[in-house]
Amino acid sequence: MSGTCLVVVDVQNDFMPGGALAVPRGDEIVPLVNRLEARFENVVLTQDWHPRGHISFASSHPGKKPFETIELSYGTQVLWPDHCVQGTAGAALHFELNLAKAHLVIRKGHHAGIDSYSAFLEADRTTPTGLAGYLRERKLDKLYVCGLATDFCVAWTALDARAAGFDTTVIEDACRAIDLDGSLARAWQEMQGTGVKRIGSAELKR
Ligand code: VGL
Ligand code: ZN
Repeated sequence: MSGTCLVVVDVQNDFMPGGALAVPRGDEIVPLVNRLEARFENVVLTQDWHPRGHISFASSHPGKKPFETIELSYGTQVLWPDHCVQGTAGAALHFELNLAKAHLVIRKGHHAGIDSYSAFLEADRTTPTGLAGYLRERKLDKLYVCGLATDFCVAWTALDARAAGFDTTVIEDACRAIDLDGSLARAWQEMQGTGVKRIGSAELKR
């Protein structure tokens, strides 16, 4: 339906069980995401796409371990295992993901010194990815968001979508979370507090 777009966040090998930054049961969403994609005319994907030595990698900060945090000029940064390095198999989209309607793939996190969970704005909160402009130009103002991980890239994408004025809904069962120290509950609280809608795929009436 025109006006509506499915945003599929970071369904990439490194976020699958066995991957460098595995999201528990992340692989389970792939068949559901494919069924959802079949019901939308417009689909945009995101792909976490870091250069080697990216600032979000613990390995870039001597003495630091994955899942610790550091303070950067733009705020607190969680440090991750090296993941989604440009051109590697881990950065590739899951091979079963249906890409027939993937009109646009937004690659994010490609600046060496800035992370980007959100598909709209990088972690400095000022560098835009261009997605808002694309969606506005195509008059797609109602967004359904799914993918990995609920509490990081999905949540930041949904929050920024809402802040940019898009009608935004997260399809909960088409997402899986990392859940680091309560991050999942906090993410839902924040999303629901700003008017992001939360539904199950069964409620999707389209
Ligand atoms: C993600 C942590 C680091 C995500 C990406 O896709 O949620 N999380 N990079
Ligand atoms: Zn990343």
